[in-house]
Amino acid sequence: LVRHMKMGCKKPPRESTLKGLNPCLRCLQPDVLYHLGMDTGSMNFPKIFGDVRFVCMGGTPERMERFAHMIMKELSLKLHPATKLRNMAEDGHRFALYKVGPVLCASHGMGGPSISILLHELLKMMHHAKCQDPVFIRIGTCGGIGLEPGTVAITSEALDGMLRPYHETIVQGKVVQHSSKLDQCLTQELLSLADPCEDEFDTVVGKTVCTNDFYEGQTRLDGAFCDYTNPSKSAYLQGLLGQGVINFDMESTAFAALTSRAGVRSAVVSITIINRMEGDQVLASRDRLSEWEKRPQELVARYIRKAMLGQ
Ligand code: R2B
Repeated sequence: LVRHMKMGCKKPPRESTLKGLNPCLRCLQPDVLYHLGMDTGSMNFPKIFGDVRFVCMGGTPERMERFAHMIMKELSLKLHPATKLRNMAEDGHRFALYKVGPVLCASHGMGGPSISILLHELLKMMHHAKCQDPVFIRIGTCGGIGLEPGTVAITSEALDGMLRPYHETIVQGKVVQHSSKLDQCLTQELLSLADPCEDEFDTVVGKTVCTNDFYEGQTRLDGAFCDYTNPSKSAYLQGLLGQGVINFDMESTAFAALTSRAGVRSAVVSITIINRMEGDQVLASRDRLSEWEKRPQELVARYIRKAMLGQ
């Protein structure tokens, strides 16, 4: 600090608030964020991304582009009529990334491996850009358990398929577990923004079981393979319900583990597109699905608007 003041700088250069990141990052010049098609040598990360405060992630590029437009409207940010929102990760050919003021909107694909690649690179981006206290929110789709389809489900705890609060990976041939804790204050704050009188949908909080597969992993009877029975499926789902589980997804444990390792506050808000107590196939029409997808987005938009504009 003294050296900077002597040199006439007003403020010392700030670092990002992320914790526990790889110390070798400082030696990577440049650091290539391969799947985002970006590198720290050819882009000024602090200038381009330094103002990011919210990182919102969801499965598909189209959904996240629609969310970026919603945020633009919510925050009354205008683009020149001739300009379009640009996918900043286009060169990586893997994910979509849109930036609307302090909000990053990224698609993460399906499953833990896909979202963890994206998270490694977004967390490194936050670090290089010297971002301050960014909040990460997954805005997803999910299979509800005992919930009316179209319900917004906020995750209290992300559990793996054995109902353990961990994200398990294999590192150098050894099983490694990282706690999949989510920020409970953020969860409650998001819940408080639901309006049971005005909203056309219910918003509930409960545990999420994160699986490595959509079919057998979530006890569906309609996969290419099925070695269990309808009664055993019902008993399994009833058992989950009895333990406070409200939905299945495929990303929450990886998302929770990677964000909490970096000391980043995070939450998972999903729309249930089916009630798994009643069936396995997603039968809702495309129109209905796109109407539903706006619900968790709206809740998150309220949170961002409140944080940014105090309203
Ligand atoms: C919800 O939807 C996808 C599977 O259809 C997966 O990404 C998930 O968690």
